[in-house]
Amino acid sequence: MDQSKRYTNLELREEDLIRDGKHILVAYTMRPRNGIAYLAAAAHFAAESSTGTNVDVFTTDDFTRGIDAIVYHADEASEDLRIAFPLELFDRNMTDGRFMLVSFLTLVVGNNQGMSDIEYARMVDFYVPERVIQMFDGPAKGIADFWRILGRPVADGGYIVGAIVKPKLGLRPEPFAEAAYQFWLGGDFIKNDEPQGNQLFAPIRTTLPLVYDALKRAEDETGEAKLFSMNITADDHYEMCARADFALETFGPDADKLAFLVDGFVGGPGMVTTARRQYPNQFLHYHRAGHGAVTSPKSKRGYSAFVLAKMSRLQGVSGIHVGTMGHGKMEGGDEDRLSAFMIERDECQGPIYYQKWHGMKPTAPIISGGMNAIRLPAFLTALGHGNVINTAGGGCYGHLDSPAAGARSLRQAYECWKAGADLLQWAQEYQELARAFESFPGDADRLYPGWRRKLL
Ligand code: RUB
Repeated sequence: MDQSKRYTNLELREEDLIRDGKHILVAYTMRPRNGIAYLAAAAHFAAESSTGTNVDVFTTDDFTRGIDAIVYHADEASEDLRIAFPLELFDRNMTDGRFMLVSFLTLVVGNNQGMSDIEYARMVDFYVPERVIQMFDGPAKGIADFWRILGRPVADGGYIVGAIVKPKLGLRPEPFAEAAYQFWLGGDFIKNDEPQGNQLFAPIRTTLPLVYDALKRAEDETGEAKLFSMNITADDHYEMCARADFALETFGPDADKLAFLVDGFVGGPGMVTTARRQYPNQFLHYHRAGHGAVTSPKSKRGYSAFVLAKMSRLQGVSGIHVGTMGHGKMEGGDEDRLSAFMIERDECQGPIYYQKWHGMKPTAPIISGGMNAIRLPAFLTALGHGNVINTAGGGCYGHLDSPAAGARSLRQAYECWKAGADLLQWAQEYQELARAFESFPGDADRLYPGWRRKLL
């Protein structure tokens, strides 16, 4: 059945829709199955994503038709499909009237991801009007809170040296806390890796007090504040809260130095929002492990990593991983830059839409995955600034001298980049940086051929 008369209106102008502020706009790359007309497929796609199905139903009335999602742009050649979703379509909280991300996802990448007349459809961007910005929680805490704790300016406070406790799994409580301590002697921020939780060989009740003790000892030793991001991920939100509550009690007077990490992609929006609402005084750290199953640039379905990052700011995440722009070990490229800019600025041009955030707090870009001091400067040049949290597990625990030396080598690489200096020359002055070349010789050979002559 061709529903294009009802669900398409190519006369609608995007700028008018944006000015009126009554729709969420979503852009897809969509291709129908062979033999299906583009506009008919697009109309069925919009119907299935809002008020319709594959046949007319006789319970539909004029009100229903007034809140149809409408295709307002459809270009078969470029596969560019754009749909306007009236705000009335979205499910709202009974308790406080607020928007919820699950409703957004259920409509815009719900049933439409499995339709038999659609070859593929991938969400590449979306636009939310000011009223919707007002009705999502947004972040409560951010990188500025960390800068303040670290004694830095709350604007442009600069690079936060971070790590992930490595090995990823298999450290008992004492070696785990010792690994954190050894990093903190040189760095600022350490996090649990995404699978670390309450394994039987390292129960939280035993491990966390030791981690807090390590933090205090490192603070005493260095005279600097230290930060810890604890994984509170769990299927059951009571379990998640039990972990978080135990951690708050353990950190006591230093609870402001404690972030909560959630595996937000596998755990889902309910987990993220529960953490955001239950613990508004904590930095909420979104680890996106698993997202590649949906966001990989190789995929033609789902949504992009940019969309994931943009959604996380609405949800109220304080910081989310945005990739390393291809400088680390994970998939990614120049497009990661746009994710970082969209979450940290008050207005930003996305791949399709220009989004204003109307003062919603920023979400910090967390740079992670295969980074070290040798790779860092080129990444920072590509990003254009260093106001990020960088967690480099291998880059610290793989440093030949110590995790603290790894952390110092990262900070030295950042200082070098800020000064606009040459890394090899800088390394002649700074021992930890020089040893990073020896620690990561493959990267050093690739990025700084001839380094051995100058440093060894
Ligand atoms: C980092 C690591 C993280 C990745 C996830 O370890 O494994 O889980 O950052 O990727 P290392 P992303 O620093 O030793 O490579 O940040 O892209 O989501």
